[in-house]
Amino acid sequence: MASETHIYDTIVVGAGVAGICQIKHLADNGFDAILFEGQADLGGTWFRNRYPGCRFDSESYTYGYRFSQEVLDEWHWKEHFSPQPENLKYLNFVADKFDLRKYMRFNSKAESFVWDEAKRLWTVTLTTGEAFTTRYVISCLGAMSIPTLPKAEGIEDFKGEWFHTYNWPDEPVDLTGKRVGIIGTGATGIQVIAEIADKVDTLTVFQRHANWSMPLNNAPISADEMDDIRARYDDIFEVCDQTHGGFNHMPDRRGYENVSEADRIAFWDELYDRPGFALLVGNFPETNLEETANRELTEYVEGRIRARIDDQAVADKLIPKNHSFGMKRLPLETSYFEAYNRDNVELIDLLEAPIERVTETGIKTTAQEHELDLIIYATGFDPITGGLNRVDIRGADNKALKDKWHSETTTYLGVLSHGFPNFLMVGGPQSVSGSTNYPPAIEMGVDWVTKLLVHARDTGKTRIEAPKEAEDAWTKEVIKMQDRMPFAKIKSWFTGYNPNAKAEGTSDFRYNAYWGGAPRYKSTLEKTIANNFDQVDLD
Ligand code: NA7
Repeated sequence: MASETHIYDTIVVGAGVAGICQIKHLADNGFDAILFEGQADLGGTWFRNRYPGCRFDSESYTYGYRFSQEVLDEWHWKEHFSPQPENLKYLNFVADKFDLRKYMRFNSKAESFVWDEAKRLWTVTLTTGEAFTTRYVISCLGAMSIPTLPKAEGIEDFKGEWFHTYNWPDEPVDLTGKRVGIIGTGATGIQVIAEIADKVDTLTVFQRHANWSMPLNNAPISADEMDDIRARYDDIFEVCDQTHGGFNHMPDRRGYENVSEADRIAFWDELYDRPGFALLVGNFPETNLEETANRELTEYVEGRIRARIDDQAVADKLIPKNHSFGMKRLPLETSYFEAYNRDNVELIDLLEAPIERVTETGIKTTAQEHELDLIIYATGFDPITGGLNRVDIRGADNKALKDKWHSETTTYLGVLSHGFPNFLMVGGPQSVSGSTNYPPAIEMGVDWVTKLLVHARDTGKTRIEAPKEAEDAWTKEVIKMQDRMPFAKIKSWFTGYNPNAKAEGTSDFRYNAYWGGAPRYKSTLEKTIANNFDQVDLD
């Protein structure tokens, strides 16, 4: 296969929220850059996840990019929690407004990045066999881009239609009259179940562990309301920038103990009806951090859920037993619990009767066989490092990044990794992309990466590497911040766990995200920029 002889300054891989933002900043700063995307078009997560009910659960106006005042002025978010088709339109609007498609090549899946120390260049090879040479590679591969299926026998034997939610078909799927089975009740499963329960003949939900969930309280945004939001953008961002997770809900600092129980309940009633993550992050911080407060809030939420479910035996199954409120990624829902009041919806508890195998006609648990026409796998992703591990990334001495990270993920600020010169990650492991509102985290990463490349260019440097000591110090900080979190011992993708993707002989717990919060992360990045990246080896 022919290969280009041209040497790029930068190759970006991935045209999702991160890649679009990164290529714009590279173009603005005069870098000769190209972007490769494996999918047929841009959008990443919002290109792929086309399942019914897919939408933000960050407020839309906190999810959009901040880098362009024009975009902020021109874009009208139609709902407080915008749905996938609209989010994809938004990303296309941004790309087209700045004419970014001309830098992008689609259906161009990266297979390997190989570092040549003598030339200080990377070779990026695509699955087509084409190879390209570049000074820098920037990975924008996404935190949730590798869907995982259960390790169950017979998945391929099923004669009906089946797919992972990430690969929901582009053409509309006719659910009418179908007996549908869905496996998984995480953030995705909860969105799908609520949306399709009244559109199918029967819906059989295969649940292993139940999740806490609370109302999204979505609503449309009129033109007048959008004008008001535009006028308040600065204030909204100021709130987001002060909060740990980057959401526009200020915690209540009156002190949990200083408020009477009756007033706490009245406050929680109010938060339960507010949009978004209010009950989780607009609450007393003690409810996340201290056992007594967390227990009381958990009991409160249990009461709210039970009140919405007719059959308390079903409610028993929907109340999580292995974690308390807020200790895993909290899904937000619209009429999710009410779905179980419908005659056509059945909840199967896989802890009582695990899946034995998928058959030609359905799913067989140890208790019975369920005949199905369609199976939906809402079974999650190989989180955060999954996309990077699927590319053969060879740094100094031909060492593979996947091998380096086999037992422990280590990075410098979640952007660089020692032994992999001129390789940068936006939305990478150990940044705040996996632990806070995604796009503001992305913009922090893009800003840092772009400034580092400009600094290298301005100072005549052609080789960038994180020293081992700097990486060790950052990894230590990442471990410290995760271990102090109350959820540190709960298995979920927050703690890097997915049994469907876990490598043999590795720990159940990984340090894949930085849990020190968006403000602390941002100020760390800003300090390193102010110090001219003095902790990075530049040559
Ligand atoms: P999650 O949050 O990882 O949820 C996956 C769900 O699938 C969860 O309920 C799992 O149950 C279930 N699961 C996974 N494997 C199996 C097997 N083998 N058998 C039965 N059930 C299984 O993924 P989502 O897509 O919902 O959300 C991912 C993130 O993407 C989300 O947080 C957003 O930030 C975007 P388990 O709890 O492991 O028992």
